[in-house]
Amino acid sequence: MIFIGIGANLPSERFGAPVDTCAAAVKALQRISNTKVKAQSTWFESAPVPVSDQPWYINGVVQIETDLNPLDLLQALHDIEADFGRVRAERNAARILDLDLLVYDDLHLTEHSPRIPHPRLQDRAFVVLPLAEIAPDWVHPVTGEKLREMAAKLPKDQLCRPVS
Ligand code: PH2
Ligand code: MG
Ligand code: MG
Repeated sequence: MIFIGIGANLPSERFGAPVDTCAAAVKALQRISNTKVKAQSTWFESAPVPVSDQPWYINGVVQIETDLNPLDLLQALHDIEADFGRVRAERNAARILDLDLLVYDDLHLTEHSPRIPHPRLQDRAFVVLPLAEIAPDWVHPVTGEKLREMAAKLPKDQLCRPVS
């Protein structure tokens, strides 16, 4: 399975509130050539990790099928971020849109970007909770853990809840 993480915590002139940007991003993913969105989580609101005074994020994940290899897929994600007006600033800076390649089948890349599976996937409630919604029985190719198990082990101090 291929999973993409979606996040936003700044409004955009073109799309409005972060949740609307995220919804537009799903449509943009559907428009990547030879790519289909197969499943989509609900949207979550989550406090910034690490804790900061940035606005809260909207986060969600999608499962896709694609003919693109990981590098071409990553380029397509970066192209969408740029098209949506993302300005690359320092690490963890607030952003209009963030699209992360979280998982690409059983691929395990550790040497350089993109590192797959995303190395902090299992530590982040805003990734694990939406993933557990769409694929609770998916097994992490490196740790062998199911998403439902990762969800049960999350640190309790990360604020992350479905958008009401
Ligand atoms: N993304 C980050 C850093 N921190 N925190 C939350 N809650 N959601 C995110 O998507 C997020 C973050 C870097 O990409
Ligand atoms: Mg990210
Ligand atoms: Mg990113």
